[in-house]
Amino acid sequence: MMLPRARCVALCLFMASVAVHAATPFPGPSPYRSAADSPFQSVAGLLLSIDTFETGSRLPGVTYPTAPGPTQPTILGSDTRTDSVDADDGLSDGLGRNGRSFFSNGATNILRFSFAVPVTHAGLVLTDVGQRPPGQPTGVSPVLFEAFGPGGALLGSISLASFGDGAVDGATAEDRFFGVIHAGGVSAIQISLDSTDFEVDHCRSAWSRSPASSR
Ligand SMILES: [Ca+2]
Ligand SMILES: [Ca+2]
Ligand SMILES: [Ca+2]
Repeated sequence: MMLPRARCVALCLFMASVAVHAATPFPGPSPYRSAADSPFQSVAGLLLSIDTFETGSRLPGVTYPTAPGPTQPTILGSDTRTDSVDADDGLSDGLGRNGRSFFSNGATNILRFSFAVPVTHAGLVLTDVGQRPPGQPTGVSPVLFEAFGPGGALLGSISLASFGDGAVDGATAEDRFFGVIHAGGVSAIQISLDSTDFEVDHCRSAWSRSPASSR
């Protein structure tokens, strides 16, 4: 995380409550330390795709998040405040600071990933939140994860009253996967926080060779 440096006094406030608003399966939020923690990883018959942000190459067919102003979301490199998925730096040590993540960069409180060809499974990992609006605690935030079908129809959502460990040092115990499974197609996923200072990682998508089996 780039912006804040202070550690919040209130630790371990994440996930005070979870609400899923969908008839469609929305796996998560679930702990996530490596790609093996994805609920999609063990599903038979899936063509899996993942962007860990560890290389300069982005996934074809994915439109990455943008912001309305001149400042844009960006990829963070290795830094004491970077919060990648833990195993991306080659060491499952509870820290993601030596990996790379995708950062809202003070530009937007919404990160949206869109798929040119609708997928059957999609998800991402929320890894950190830092500064909040004046008067709000640093390092914790409510979260809304939403998914959209072909044509942009809302498929459903997961909401958390509070996510975050109150720290901005790249620790990974708080990291959570949010996903959606929809045989009829997912055209976009997005995550919204009460902050423009947060990181995500492991944008995941998958296609089922047998759509009916993905339900
Ligand atoms: Ca690590
Ligand atoms: Ca990463
Ligand atoms: Ca974290």
